[in-house]
Amino acid sequence: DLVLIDAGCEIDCYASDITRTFPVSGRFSPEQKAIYELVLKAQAAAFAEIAPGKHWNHAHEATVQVITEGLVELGLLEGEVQALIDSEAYRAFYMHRAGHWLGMDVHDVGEYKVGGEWRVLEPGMALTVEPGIYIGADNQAVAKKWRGIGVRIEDDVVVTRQGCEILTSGVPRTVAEIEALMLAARKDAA
Ligand SMILES: [Mn+2]
Repeated sequence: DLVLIDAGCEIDCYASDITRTFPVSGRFSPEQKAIYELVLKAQAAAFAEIAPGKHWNHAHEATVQVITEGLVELGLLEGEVQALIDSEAYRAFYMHRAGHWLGMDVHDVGEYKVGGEWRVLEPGMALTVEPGIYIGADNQAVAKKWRGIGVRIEDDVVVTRQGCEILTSGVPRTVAEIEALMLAARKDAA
């Protein structure tokens, strides 16, 4: 099984919000790894869309594009990618947005749209980036090997003049980093 922990700490009145997903066994199964790598790829695509001048929804749109393409490649969705995006077919697996404002509260105050348009990012704004894929244990529409897998990866970023800085980059995130951490933890326990 996978364990998903969504947690944060608060220091000097500022909040954080991090999610990591890791395998109980210490090693991802091939299917868990495929889903994990896809979520990670979606998150990387979102980071690339966070910069001054980009608007709030660009990062979310990037995650939707990558996740939908990946779900088709893995055989979890069937059809043409753009049509699946237009019909929101991806929402069967990715039903939330890519992030939220972060600051003095975990879900901080702040508008996401201004005058009906997505808000444009500015240096100093802090937000979370947290794509996920969740396959119901009872999802009869997909092959049995995929059922029950859920992955979310959440990091905190601040918009810089050039792009964004990942504030939580010190927390292991890749498959290799997480499997190495699990192995080290097991050795420590032994
Ligand atoms: Mn969050």
